[in-house]
Amino acid sequence: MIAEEDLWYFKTAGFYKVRETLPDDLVERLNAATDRQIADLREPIVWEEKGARRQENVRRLSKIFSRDAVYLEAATHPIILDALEGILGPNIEVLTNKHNHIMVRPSGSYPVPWHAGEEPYDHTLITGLIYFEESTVENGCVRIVPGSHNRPFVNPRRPQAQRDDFYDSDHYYRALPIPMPRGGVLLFNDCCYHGSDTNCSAHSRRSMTVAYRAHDAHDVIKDDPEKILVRGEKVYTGHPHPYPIPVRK
Ligand SMILES: O=C(O)CCC(=O)C(=O)O
Repeated sequence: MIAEEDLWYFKTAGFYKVRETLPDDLVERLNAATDRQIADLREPIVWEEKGARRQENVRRLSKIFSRDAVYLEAATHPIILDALEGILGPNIEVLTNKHNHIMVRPSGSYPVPWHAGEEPYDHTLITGLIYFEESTVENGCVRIVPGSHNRPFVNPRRPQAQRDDFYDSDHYYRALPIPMPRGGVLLFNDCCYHGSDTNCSAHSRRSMTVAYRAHDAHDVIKDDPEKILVRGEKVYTGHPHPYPIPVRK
């Protein structure tokens, strides 16, 4: 479970580095599965450059939960769900229609432009970045603007176009780079502004991006096909009708 001070940090800064890392054998299986997906050029893929179906041009593999069971195994590992339970409560879902992808980020991969995933009034999603390879400043680690999930003003969620200058942004000056170890897990409030620089190393920088949320206390319809319950139960904890009257003893 996440410690109280870590929860305070997460709520204030908007992100949290899970202390433990995923076991080595799991990370090896994640990489082996990803090697196969890249070798087969299995779609859906986002390419670095349009029009060149080559392995070294694979930027992102989409819809990963339907590609190999190892990806959901990693996304639901107890070190992640234990930390999330402290943030989201006991009933946790993974979304299949948000994120659900691997950033392959080959050598030379262009930046991920500055963006916030959700509007600041919609604090429901926690993004999990799960690292198959070490992420460093050189290979374009993610950068997050601490506290930006709590901005009191409205500004565009996606201020940059895909190939804008990464450094020509207020977000660049406000953000912190967050290097991560192989097998590491970074959780952040998806309302935070974030982006990542060019991969200037000779190798890829693989990580998997997962969207988590609490099962909504007021969700009456329980069979949403885009949500996978990964811990707890789909209970209705709103106001039931008719309201059960407590029995007087
Ligand atoms: O891993 C990164 O560099 C950026 C992650 C991200 O924004 C995403 O996967 O949507």
